[in-house]
Amino acid sequence: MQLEKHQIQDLNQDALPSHQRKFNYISGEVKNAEEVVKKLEAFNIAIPSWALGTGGTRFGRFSGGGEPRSLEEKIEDVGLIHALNRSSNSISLHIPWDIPDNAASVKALAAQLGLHFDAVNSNTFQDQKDQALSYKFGSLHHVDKSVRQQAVEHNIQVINYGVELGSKALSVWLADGSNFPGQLNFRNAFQNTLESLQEIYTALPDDWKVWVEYKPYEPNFYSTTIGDWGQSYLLASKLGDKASTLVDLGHHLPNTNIEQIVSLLLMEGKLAGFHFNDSKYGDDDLTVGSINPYQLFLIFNELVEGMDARGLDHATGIGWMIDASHNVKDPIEDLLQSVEAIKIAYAQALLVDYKVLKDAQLNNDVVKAQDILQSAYRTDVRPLLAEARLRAGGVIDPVSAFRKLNVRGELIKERGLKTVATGL
Ligand SMILES: [Mn+2]
Repeated sequence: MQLEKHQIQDLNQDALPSHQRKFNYISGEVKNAEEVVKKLEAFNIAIPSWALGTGGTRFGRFSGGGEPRSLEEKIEDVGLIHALNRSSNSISLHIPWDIPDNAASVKALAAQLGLHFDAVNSNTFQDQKDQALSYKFGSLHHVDKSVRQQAVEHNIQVINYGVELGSKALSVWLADGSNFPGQLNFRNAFQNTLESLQEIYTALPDDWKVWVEYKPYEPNFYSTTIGDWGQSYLLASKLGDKASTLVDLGHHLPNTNIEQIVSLLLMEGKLAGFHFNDSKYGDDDLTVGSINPYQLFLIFNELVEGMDARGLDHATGIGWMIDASHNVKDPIEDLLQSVEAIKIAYAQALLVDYKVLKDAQLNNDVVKAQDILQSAYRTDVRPLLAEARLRAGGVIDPVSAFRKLNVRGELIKERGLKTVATGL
């Protein structure tokens, strides 16, 4: 299914008077409204191929209808999201859940929908059918060299798939760790991981990056070999300039000050990018901004200030991707909400006057500093997002458009009610 231009225009026609009123109001209130709209237009967030089906838990999975049955259908779904919000112009593939058997045709389909391929993700956290050696006790950190070698070769294969699609980064998340004290020698596990990553690093094309993701626990519950940003940063530093640290918001213990981590990684030029999601307790992978939108704003506050300080382009300076998946919402509606939440936080951060904030900091005016941040956070920037979408050819209100156009109903007609997306 593809959306026609006139469908989008008809919907916008109805919503236009109300939007215009709100946009005029905020344009009068916010002095850099025009600049914010332009930056929002340029800002895109990659959609992961595994988020287009209803996610499960370890207890069960309740698939919705009309889920994508193939990589091509997943690309079509991202095309639908992008047609509505004009902010999701790339897809991040997970290998082997989504192997591009025919790269040329997959690439052509994506291009036709205005999409390109973001980072490719390897998977050594589960065993695949016909796999020679098991990852039960880890992959890149494994005590057995031949298991490490198999995992290295898989990562190189993922790079090769990515090259065919025009990706520019490999993202590595390892489940490697231990469940019980004494199970592992921490130094050996780290050294093995480093050596394996060095082999993968050597296979990177010149214009590629490797993003090293960390996570404190789960599926291992005593130690994780890349457990926090320090361990990831250590690996990335030893690997070289093409390696950096990927921050997944759910991969922190409760109440971690993620914005401070982000600030320092940016300072060191080692922030690869983000996997956005939200959580209450652990790696809950909930819709971005659904639990703690203020934290998301504080992260963007550090990002905008830190990226400006390093002269980085906000849209392209680091990687922006959603990594969320759960089991009660329509996956497309969920992703539309996530993209919206990310852009709201970004727009709010763009309202912060960093010169005034710096003055407040230098004068230890704590009250003023808090007030500057919270004034930005409490501004309803949604009309700025809607205006950016409108100018880019998208819809004023994506979720309501998705419903009014009965997109899910059409997808069920095309694909059937009992479909289960491949992957998670
Ligand atoms: Mn992630």
